[in-house]
Amino acid sequence: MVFYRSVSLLSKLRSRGVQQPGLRNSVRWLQVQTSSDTDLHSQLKELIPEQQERLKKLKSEHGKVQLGNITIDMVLGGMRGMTGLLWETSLLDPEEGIRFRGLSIPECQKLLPAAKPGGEPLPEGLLWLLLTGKVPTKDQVDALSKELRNRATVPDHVYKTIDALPITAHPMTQFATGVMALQVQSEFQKAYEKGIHKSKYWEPTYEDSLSLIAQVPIVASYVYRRMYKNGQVIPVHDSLDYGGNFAHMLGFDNPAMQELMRLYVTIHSDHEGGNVSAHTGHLVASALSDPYLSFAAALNGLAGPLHGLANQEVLLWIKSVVEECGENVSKEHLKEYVWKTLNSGKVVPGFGHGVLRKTDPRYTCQREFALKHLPDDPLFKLVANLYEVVPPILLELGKVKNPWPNVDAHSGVLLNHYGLTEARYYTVLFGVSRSIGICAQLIWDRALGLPLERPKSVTMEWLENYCKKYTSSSHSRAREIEFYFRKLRSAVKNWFWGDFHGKIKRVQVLF
Ligand code: NMX
Ligand code: MLT
Repeated sequence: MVFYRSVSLLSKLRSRGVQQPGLRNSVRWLQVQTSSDTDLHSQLKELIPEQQERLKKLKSEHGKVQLGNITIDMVLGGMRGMTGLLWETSLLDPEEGIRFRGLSIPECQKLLPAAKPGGEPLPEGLLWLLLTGKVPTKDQVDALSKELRNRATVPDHVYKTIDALPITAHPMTQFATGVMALQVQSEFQKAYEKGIHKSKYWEPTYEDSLSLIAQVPIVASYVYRRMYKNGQVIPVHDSLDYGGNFAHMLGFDNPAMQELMRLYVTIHSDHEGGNVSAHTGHLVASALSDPYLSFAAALNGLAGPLHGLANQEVLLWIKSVVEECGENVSKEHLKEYVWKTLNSGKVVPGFGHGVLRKTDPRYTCQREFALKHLPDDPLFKLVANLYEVVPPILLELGKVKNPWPNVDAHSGVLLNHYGLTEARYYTVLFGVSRSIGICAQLIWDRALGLPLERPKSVTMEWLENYCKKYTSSSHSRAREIEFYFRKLRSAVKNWFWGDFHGKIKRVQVLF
């Protein structure tokens, strides 16, 4: 049955690939199904020259094509709606949600290899897809799992650096500090110091990125075990996949929790380039800072409550609802609680989005996971009720552009169900996942030779002066047209009457 569904989806995608040039260019999985090359590095090496040519052609043939107008609202409104970044690995549609190299989340769940038949996608498979634009075979994913396991060692000084922080420090502070400490190993930095040619930048970036992706679950689980399990660390399992291993090192060997972790890491990995963490990573890397420095910066952005920390905020908020109103809170009481939150000048965490204008498909797939594995969990039921209660209230406010739930509205109750109850830790899980998307794009940033990112900024005074000139000129546009018309009329007149006697004389000579 699963095989039949996959085959029919493959044939649907094949016809879409033929019909939609965009999809055909971004997903070339058909070539891959038969490829036996399990080495990701050599696959990338083959792909890079053709993508460099593609970028060169785009620039030389269409470099001056306009992508839209920038308004004052956009400048003052956090650059919302301004297209200004190249991000190859994923694209976000406001209505449909994220597509990883052209594939939606349900398509990834069907097409990417799983640990067991019909199971959740393996994050390594997604990494392969993000890097190559091709759906990998199970053999390719297994080889990548093995490579990541081989790279999964963390030097002692990293643990010591984390241990220097108070145990009460926020888990994201401990995690980002650990990532900074890993930086001393950077291959990119070493190669740069030795004077590497710019055409080769992508190679040490690739080395750093794969090592970083392999190391972050170890650093993250060290922080967890240090804070919540008396420092009893669990070493890497020598045969488990990336998601399964991460759950294992945290202390969860329940197969359902391992499946959840595979899904969790996959769906949190990438969300195009403009979100705070991805954009920060890309910006910092554009200065040729190595992947460790760039990813640590990204984590600091992720740690903000309007971005990644929202997953912590959601569970804490849900727990506060339960504390005040009980687990079986009625919808009427829930409405009152939501209004109370809003009236105290806070946001309802887990709802709204900077780009999305519909329910986040990452929310939907977590809801489906809950319906399958934990339909009777009381906190899941509360989350399901919030889905009905919150959007109409946010709409009533009249200013919220997207009243629907995002990824963070659901993740906490799933983790909580399997015993990962420490909400303050949740953003670290998001951070581990995001290493995959950010690092995949960083490799392409260097392979494509993308430049230093440096947009223009202006002051309020500059904007006011600009607007004054703009409005006064538009008010006087009619006078301007009249002015030019008069100028044209006098030019024609001058031409006609100017040197009138000379013209008469020339006519007389003719006759
Ligand atoms: N609760 C209350 N007010 C909200 C909410 C919300 N969930 N969402 C938006 N608003 C307000 C927002 O604060 C702003 O108010 P004001 O003009 O007074 O500053 C107004 O509605 C317009 O905001 P939008 O244009 O709809 O949203 P924006 O793009 O500025 O912000 C978020 C997007 C995600 C920051 C915002 O929706 C929010 O704060 N949500 C709650 C926090 C959250 O869930 N963040 C996680 C996002 C996903 N992630 O993982 O990163
Ligand atoms: C993300 O996953 O990064 C969030 O949904 C925020 C965003 O896309 O802006």
